[in-house]
Amino acid sequence: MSGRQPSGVRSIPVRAASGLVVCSGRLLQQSCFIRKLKGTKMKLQTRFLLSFLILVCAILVCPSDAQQSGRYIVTIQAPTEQAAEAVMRAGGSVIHVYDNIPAIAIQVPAQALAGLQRNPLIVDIEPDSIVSTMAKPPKQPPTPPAQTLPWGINRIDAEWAHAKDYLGQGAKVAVVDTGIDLTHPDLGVAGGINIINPAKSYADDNGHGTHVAGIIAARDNAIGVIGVAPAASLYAVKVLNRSGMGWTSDIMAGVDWCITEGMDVVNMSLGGGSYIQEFQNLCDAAAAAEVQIVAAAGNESGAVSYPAAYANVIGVSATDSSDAFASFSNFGIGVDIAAPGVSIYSTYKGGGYATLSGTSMAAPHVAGTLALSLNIFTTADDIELPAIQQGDGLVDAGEAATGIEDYGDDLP
Ligand SMILES: [Ca+2]
Ligand SMILES: [Ca+2]
Ligand SMILES: [Ca+2]
Repeated sequence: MSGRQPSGVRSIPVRAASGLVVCSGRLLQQSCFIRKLKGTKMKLQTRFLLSFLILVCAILVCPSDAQQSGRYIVTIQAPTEQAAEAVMRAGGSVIHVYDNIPAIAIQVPAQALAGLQRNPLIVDIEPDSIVSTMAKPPKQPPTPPAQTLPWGINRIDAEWAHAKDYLGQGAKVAVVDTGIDLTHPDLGVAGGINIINPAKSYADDNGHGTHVAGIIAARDNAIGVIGVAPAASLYAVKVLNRSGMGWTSDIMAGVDWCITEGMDVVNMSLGGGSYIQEFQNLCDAAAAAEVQIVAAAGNESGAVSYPAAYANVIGVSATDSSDAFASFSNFGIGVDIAAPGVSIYSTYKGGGYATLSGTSMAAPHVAGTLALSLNIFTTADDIELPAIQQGDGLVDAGEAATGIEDYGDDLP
């Protein structure tokens, strides 16, 4: 993971569920500057003029000022409004107010942190962390051909499920990622949100989210590929920037949106950072709301990353077309199931197609099978890997739909 900061660093106005509108960071800086002016012997008129000039300057200097403060995820005592006021009094700003857990994401100057930790309204403060996608870079985007059945879709026998009319009709699947190509001829996007810049579209400026979306629900038509659940409704939740990087607090805001909007399945082909209690709480809230969350185990050949390792998140490792464990795949506690993740052909940004490898590609095979309303665990194939690598086994949409156990064969 590179040390590059995501573009969504600056503070943005947030509207809470209660209707509370939290001030943006730049407005706070304005009041801060005005406070500094108090006590000077300037004439009132001059002071007013200066306030105006400083307001304009404050907006321009916002990014550099933001670099000196940190982002945190904070569990609060209700009501949200009072906790938000405490943060703002400390010179900070509120980035997100979560609907489904008593928590907020904030940005505060480092020196204000100790004071906030003593505030009885604040239960817990965790540092925010950087999260990234879980795919290897693409080799070369091939030109779109006639529709083919990608090996991964064939291996999990999704085509058997399709023949039994398990197509994902009515299932709402959120791709929490870099966005989705909104005009791709092989995809249909039902809705979404851009968390990192709510004023902008949730179109994919990276390619990763579009690739994941195609594995889940590429349309059954004449072109390109077919997804696991070709009739499912796709929702693009853009939490990662053009470089595939993002903040945990933004990803949490995306999951929060998924719960509030009644998604059935949430795919997170991303991970990193460390355990954050608030993110675990949010995943618990999702489970209580019957939102199924699937996440990629990670590509470091090491321990399972977060969010895949959280309880109530289905962690997915990757296998290749010979059912061998992918050399890059993470393994250990947190792997619940395995799925194809090496040389996976799917949709890509710009209306194209690409072949990618990663646990990012494995997770959507599982998310798609869940979108078919099928039980993934009791039917998973034992491919004779250790449990720390395969979990319950390789996901098997075919057996789940037909009751027939027949590893990866053509239609019976
Ligand atoms: Ca097959
Ligand atoms: Ca297609
Ligand atoms: Ca099976």
